Amino acid sequence: MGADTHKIYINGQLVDRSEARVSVFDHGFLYGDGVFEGIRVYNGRVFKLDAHLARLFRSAKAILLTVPLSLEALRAAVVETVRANGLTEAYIRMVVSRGAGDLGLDPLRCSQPTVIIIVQEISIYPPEVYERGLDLASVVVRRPAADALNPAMKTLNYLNNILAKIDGNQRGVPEVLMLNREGWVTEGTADNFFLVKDGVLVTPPTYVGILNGITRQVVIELARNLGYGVSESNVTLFDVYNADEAFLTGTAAEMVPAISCDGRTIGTGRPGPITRRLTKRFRTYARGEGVVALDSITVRT
Ligand code: PXG
Repeated sequence: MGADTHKIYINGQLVDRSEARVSVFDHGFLYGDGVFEGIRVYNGRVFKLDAHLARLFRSAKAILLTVPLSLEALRAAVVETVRANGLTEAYIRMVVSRGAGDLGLDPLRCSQPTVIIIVQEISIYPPEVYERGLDLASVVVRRPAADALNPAMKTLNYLNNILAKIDGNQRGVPEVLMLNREGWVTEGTADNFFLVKDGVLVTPPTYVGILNGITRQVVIELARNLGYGVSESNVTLFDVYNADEAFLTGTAAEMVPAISCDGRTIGTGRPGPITRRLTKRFRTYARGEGVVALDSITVRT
């Protein structure tokens, strides 16, 4: 299916991609005032849709944005949009913005939130990245404190992450690690971070200021089910450099091994055995093979 045949959901209508437009006065555009989710469709099923919907509603609540649809109606709209695009492997972007207002930043001037659902073919890292692993760098820009702009909220204001990405581009790495003000490792620009040390998985706790990734939560659960210890505890760059293995998790990337950070080789410099085993397990689980992927919604008719 070509890009021109995509159907995009905007405020209750399915329209052609070329017809999909929002106002230049939308505060999502003018101020990054809104929330979003990125979701995957595996094997004709929307992976963890209810967890993503719940997070979208939590993010919206935190910015005092009323989603103009019930959770059930939004779930139905996602399923309808996936079906309309006829894709069984896909990436979904769901956006709820404050809507059109005036040039002032007061959200009270915005009468109606904008709801958008885009369904597309997935574009992920090439297979070589998963085989080789990627190089990381820690960057200068810090993750904001929870009392400034809480990273737990998945808002349209991603400039902090974009600045970190720019830093990474200049350092020649595909993904970065961001620290918080205290120097603890938080996460990547669009992924959570895990390391493996002495057979135990360690990942930064949510209170250091991260997005509590749905992939992160699934990986923690799968790892525990396989009998691995998982510790949500503070991580320094020293811990990263001296880890046995490391990987990132996110909706788009799934699990991707990291083999160096700031020029220090992590472990053997190759994706480690626990990372590889968990990645296999994650893919099986996401595709619903051999297990029931609870909380996945079937869209294939
Ligand atoms: N941290 C941040 C800052 C994120 O934006 C994650 C962690 C991982 O969360 P999930 O729930 O996806 O495991 C994210 C997710 C993209 C893209 O296209 C980015 C995200 C999600 C989907 C796609 O780069 N961010």
